[in-house]
Amino acid sequence: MKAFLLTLVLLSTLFSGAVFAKTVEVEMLNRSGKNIMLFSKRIVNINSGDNIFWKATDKGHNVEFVTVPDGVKGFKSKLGKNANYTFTKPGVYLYQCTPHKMMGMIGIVVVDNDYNNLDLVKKTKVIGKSKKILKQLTKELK
Ligand SMILES: [Cu+2]
Repeated sequence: MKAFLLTLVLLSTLFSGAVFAKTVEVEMLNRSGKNIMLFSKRIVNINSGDNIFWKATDKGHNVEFVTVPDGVKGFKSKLGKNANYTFTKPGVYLYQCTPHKMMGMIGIVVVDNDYNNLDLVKKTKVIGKSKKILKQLTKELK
């Protein structure tokens, strides 16, 4: 009985952790209104432990980290496939779609409202239309 209760306590602890972590869905799109080649949510605010699910609604897109908090490893998903990533380190993450990085297909994730590396994100050399979009997005932060 004791062992059973202990298991129950352990299980409920595990599940409560799972309940608090959330998943945000971001679609990879060829078009939305007047905009072409974009992530459906360009800025996402989450907590560490949360997850982003990038849905390959349209094909030919991916997710590639560009500027990330210290100690975060690179991430690059397969073209045309759904992608999934659990964010564990606080800070600002700038990512792009590799084929459309010139067309402004970038996105930002802020984890735990931590902006310690925002300057590095602002200084990131992006190309083409992404220059304008990056300026707009970093203005919208905070
Ligand atoms: Cu793309």
